Amino acid sequence: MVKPVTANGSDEDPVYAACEVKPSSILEADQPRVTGRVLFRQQYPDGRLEAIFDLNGFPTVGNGTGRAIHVHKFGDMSNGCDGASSHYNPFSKPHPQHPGDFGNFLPREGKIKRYRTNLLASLFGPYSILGRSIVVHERDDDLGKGGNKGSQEHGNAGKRLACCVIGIFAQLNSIVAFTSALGAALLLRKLRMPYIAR
Ligand SMILES: [Cu+2]
Ligand SMILES: [Zn+2]
Repeated sequence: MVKPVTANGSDEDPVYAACEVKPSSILEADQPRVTGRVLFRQQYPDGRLEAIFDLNGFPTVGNGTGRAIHVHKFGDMSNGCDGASSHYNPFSKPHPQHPGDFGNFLPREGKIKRYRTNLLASLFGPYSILGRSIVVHERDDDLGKGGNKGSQEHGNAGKRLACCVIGIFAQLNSIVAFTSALGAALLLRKLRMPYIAR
């Protein structure tokens, strides 16, 4: 097994990954153009995986709908987000028991800013999500409760608005980015702002 090593060669430091979210290149003109970043941090070797979702471009008017976010199998963006294929499902489980089933995110004022921890996915080992993709969907994830085949496969979350490939991120940059984003997220949570409600 190939073990990722951090920038200074230590196996004690966290590993950071980032995914620069871009609109699908084959997206219809009437769909929102979502951009932003998902940052990951995980302490080697068996630490919990933390993530910060920082996305923009959702509609600011009307009733906001929840948007599903998942890890998909391939880091292939050559045909918009379609090359990402299905959900990353290394253990052949039904949805939403895939390691990258991050659930639903409700945008506020056109933005998603969310901190999540204890995620099932990992940046290490044979089931690492590095090199795979994140897809942001048009709709809510039905979390396997839709009563049809699609529900058990992908949660019927609709079109793929935006996607990105998860890559190893330079440590210094990510410490700064993660710390400031995390600080803001935790502050909002402390203040009981709905923004960060889980
Ligand atoms: Cu998906
Ligand atoms: Zn899934």
